[in-house]
Amino acid sequence: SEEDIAVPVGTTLDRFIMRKQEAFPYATGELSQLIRDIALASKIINREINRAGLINIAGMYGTQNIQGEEQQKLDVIADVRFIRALKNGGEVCAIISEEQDKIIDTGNRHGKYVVALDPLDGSSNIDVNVSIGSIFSVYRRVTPVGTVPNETDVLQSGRKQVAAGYVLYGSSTMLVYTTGHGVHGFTYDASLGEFFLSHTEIKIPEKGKIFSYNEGNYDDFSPAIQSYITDCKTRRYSGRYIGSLVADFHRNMLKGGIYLYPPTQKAPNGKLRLLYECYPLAMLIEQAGGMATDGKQPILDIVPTDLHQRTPLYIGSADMVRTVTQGLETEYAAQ
Ligand code: P6P
Repeated sequence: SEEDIAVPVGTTLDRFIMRKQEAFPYATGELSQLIRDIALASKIINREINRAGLINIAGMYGTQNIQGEEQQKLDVIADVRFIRALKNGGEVCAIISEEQDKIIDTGNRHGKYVVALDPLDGSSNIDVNVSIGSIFSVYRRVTPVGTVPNETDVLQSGRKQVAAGYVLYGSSTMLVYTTGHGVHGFTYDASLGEFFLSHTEIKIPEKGKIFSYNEGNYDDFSPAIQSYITDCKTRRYSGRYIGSLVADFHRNMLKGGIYLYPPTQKAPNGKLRLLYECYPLAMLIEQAGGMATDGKQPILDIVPTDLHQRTPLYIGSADMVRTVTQGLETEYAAQ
């Protein structure tokens, strides 16, 4: 099986995909090609992100190109780049993106897959040079190959995901993804234009000492959440909140910890989106040995009804998420 094929750190993403695909003799390579298409888009977006701050002042140094283009919003650029890469790659028949109200028909009638995408999450962080991320989720389409795709292709349970991952544009740029056989991390070398395997079989520590939430919302939280947070403070855990979901998630996955976005007055159903933020991160965290819940059920068991529906999210080290869940269960039972 896939787990049996050991691939050494330092292998390129391409070779990793090829080696892992050998474990599936009947694999036709479409999902592999889809992952490559996502990696291509992330390389282009990485370059745009790194240039972003300079475009508006490039003219001063005579480096502006002839178009003298105005800096477009980076989340729009990211959306365009992912859609173009997936459209050209041919494997994807439809996309739902945080940036688009309706699903996008790529025209690839024979594409077997659909993608749910947050092209650039945390865009409020871009202008202040904080790490940002792209999040993606992949499903097999449910409509027949060759027909026009529709919402049923993307409104599938989180348990139906065939792949999930994110790109973190941080001090280094990383692609982290799973196809259901463990979580693997690749670090980008821009000078070579290659992703190199840097983290194999990522597993989140069972227990953690980091808690991530927006302190400013504390007064909106239910007593169970407030007492959980107080307990973290009593134990002198570290409060770490970057305000960029992918950055907080990635740190917690490597070091152990919990990220909480409970219901608030402003966001009574939570702020984060189910299809292209919570489902993919929930698949990753379960593959890494952690847990993700909305407070009542595992995120992956939520039945989706709307393309952009939100959900509360508690995600990270199993021991920490279990503790929060138990506190909430007691609270619900007492209501
Ligand atoms: P708040 C960014 O806008 C985002 O979607 C996540 O990346 C981040 O974790 C969260 O919202 C921050 O939200 O309400 O704490 O500013």
